[in-house]
Amino acid sequence: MLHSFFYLLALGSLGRATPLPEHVLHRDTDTTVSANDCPGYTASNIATTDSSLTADLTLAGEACNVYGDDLKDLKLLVEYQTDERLHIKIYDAGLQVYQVQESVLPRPKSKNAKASGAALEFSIEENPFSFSVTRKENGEVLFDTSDTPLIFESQYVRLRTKLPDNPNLYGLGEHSDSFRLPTQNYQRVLWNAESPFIPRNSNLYGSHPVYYDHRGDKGTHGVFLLNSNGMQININKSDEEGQYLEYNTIGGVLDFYFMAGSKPAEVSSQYAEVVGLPAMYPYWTFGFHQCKYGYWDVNYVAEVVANYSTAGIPLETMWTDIDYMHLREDFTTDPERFDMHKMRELVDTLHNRDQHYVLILDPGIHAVANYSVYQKGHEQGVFLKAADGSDYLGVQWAGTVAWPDWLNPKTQDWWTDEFKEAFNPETGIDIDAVWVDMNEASNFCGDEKCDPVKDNNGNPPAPKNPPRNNTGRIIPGFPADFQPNGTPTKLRLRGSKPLKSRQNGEAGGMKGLPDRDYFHPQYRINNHNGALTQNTILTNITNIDNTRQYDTHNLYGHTMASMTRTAMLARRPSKRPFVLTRSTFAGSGAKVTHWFGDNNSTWSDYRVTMPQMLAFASLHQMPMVGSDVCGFNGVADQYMCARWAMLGAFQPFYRNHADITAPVQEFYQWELVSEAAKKAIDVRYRLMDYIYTGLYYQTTTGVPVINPLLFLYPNDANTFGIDMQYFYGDALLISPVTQDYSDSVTFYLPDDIFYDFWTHERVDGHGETITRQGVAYTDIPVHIRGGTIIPLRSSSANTTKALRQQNFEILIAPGQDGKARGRLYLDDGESLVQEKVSEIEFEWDGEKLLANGTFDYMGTGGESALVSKITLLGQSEEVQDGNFNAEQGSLEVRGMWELSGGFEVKVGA
Ligand code: MIG
Repeated sequence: MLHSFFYLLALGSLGRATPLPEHVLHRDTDTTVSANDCPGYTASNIATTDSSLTADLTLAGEACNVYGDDLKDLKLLVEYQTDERLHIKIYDAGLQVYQVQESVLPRPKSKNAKASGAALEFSIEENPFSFSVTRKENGEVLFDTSDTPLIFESQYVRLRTKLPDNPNLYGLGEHSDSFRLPTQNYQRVLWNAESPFIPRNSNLYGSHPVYYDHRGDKGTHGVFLLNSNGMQININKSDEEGQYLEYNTIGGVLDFYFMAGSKPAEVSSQYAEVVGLPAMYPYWTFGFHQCKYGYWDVNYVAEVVANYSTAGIPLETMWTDIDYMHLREDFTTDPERFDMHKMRELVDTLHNRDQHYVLILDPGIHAVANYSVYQKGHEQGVFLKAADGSDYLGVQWAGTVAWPDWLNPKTQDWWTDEFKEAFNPETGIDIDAVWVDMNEASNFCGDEKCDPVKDNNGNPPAPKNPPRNNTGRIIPGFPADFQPNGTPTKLRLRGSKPLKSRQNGEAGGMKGLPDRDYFHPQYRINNHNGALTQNTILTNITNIDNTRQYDTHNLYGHTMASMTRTAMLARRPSKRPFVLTRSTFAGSGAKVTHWFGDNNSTWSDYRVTMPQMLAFASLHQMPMVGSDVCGFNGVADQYMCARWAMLGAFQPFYRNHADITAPVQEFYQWELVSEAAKKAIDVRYRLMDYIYTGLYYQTTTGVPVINPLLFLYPNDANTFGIDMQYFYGDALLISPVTQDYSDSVTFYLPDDIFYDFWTHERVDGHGETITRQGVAYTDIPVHIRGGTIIPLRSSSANTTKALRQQNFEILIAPGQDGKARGRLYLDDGESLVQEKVSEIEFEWDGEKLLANGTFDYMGTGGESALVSKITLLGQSEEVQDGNFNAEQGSLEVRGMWELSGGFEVKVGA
């Protein structure tokens, strides 16, 4: 059943609607209106201060009304917020047009930098109005809107910038395309949607309207458009129009943040200043996770945990999908298959073994009278409302569902209370993290004609994919004579007609213009589901604050995930929450983590995990991300799964997960994959403090923990398009085999010193590719970049807790100048507020290793803060102190050194 459901969706995405011709819309039989005939605006009343500029923008001629009604009066605000950040906002004078709520994305404070000292320069043309942004230092024009008139209509906003030919552009996620974006005939659609098989060239689950433009030694800058409306960004180059990037949104304002860089990682940090630094996560969440949709009872779940132990593959965290729920209702357990007593036993057992447990939740709340979660929510008024004030309904796994309004502060209290009750350590299921799914939102009710209360036979819709119809077990009463536990309430589907215009107040309120076509705006973004409302919450639905889903759709997942984080925090106030969400928006990284959704068990989707991870971690400030390892849909074979097990170990979030219709794919299912996974987990765990340190610095400075090659070699044009290799942290270059069933890989080594991570052998890079043959399925090429120092645990362990009891080793990889640097951050791994931490800086000056910094975290409960060995790479002759390893060219010195204060170790002669 489910399979065919997905299949239909997938086919739907293949047959997606053809977009309207780019500039021309036939409004009726006689007239053809072209967007390029629109009059544009004239700027007047320009007022400037040291750090700002304001102006009025007035429609410069007769309205063209190409996809709605032109707004006559706009305002321009330009602020030099910092020396590196320029804020440019174009908005309606009446302040009616929707702007993203401050509560959803708190705006960065302007530091009122002086225009004269800023890295960027804003210039205005008054008539017709256009603007440009220039990098002052070298006169590079970064953004220039003068080629086409600005269009600002009730349901369509267009702004185009010209660009140099074939620019290096990155970002505008979520997508499954190359990391460096195509520059011709390319469209990025941002409209969050259920996206089985993560289709290419499509909108996916999340929206991150920021791009990075890298111009080599002329610098890198970023452009963030703070707008949550559905949009389509066209990137193209043609003889007539040159090279350009064009924003087409169906609402909202033009709220731009330009980040000057000028290095790529600096743009990333500056973006974090706008949307928030990412949150820090518990140490244990870097452990290996196992999940599958279709672990049909608590015994099966326990069995998988046991199988991992038997196979000797460390399993840190076990997950359970919607299988556990009673009739797919949130906060319930299936009394027969996931009996509460047994569930508590399972969780206790896991915790006693220092393992962890995670459950899933969906936003759709089964709208039936005797389901207390629904009842309470209904009484507290937390659900989205139809026009008549009843709960607006849709269909999700449980059947007819109501949708929490995550913009309603009361929703937080209700959601938190449910968490506290269901996940109470004394009486419920003591989860360690939580997973929120389907929050784009994904609605099985197709469109405004769908009736969420009755199916074709007039019955309430049954839960989709009912428990265990594929196991052969007899499930009493299911699904043949299934009765929802309670009769559907008398709530009605809201009408499909737009509401009458609401009272926005004269002063606007930025809640959205009234009287728009909420379902079928004339400008059609190329949503892979078709119409805006297809399989989601109807876009005319009003939120508690009088904004509309039309404007806030792309925020639904983000706001759900944020409230979920708060709920987790309420349960365990002193621990860092971990929430995994499918749908995201700009700024989600400040609160939650993300996996790339329902990919496919194919080599292609194995490869695409790299550009996806790079985009989220290095551009969108969501470092804790990863794919469903070995793929979600379809059949994983051992060769692909072995490669994926290795690659996944070098991505921040590492979870094997598969669909209910997919065959089992736990690592222990195959000899080969077990071997690959053991090796991968072994090295991942030994490197855990290194990557944890990297994450910590991203959460405090915004400098990414995962680096595309161009972030570390911004002047090497060969790196600009590389996305099948990347740096895990800033020291380890990962170059996996990428071709199907191949054992060779051709990878790039920049002009620098490298060392093979496995053999320690020095490998000089010459800015050329190298081909490596005979790469076993249990192997992955990894190189250490010269100039770095890596802290490792001396051996791995079964759990991250045991890992923390292992001593450290220090690996020094001298660079071209013979020197190296590295860092180690230590804390207790889980407290939200840390009392004692160590921030240790290692430096190799060519003769000795120096450890400096703060040394306050000494470990608790048997944890080690000792260094047992120092290894210096790249040595060519035997020297007096230490053990020389001729084959590796390394020199080893054994300790102990205590990480309790600064120290100095001489290595070599
Ligand atoms: O579309 O809860 O992406 O990870 O296993 C099915 C069942 C709903 C989609 C998620 C997937 C999860 C599945 N869910």
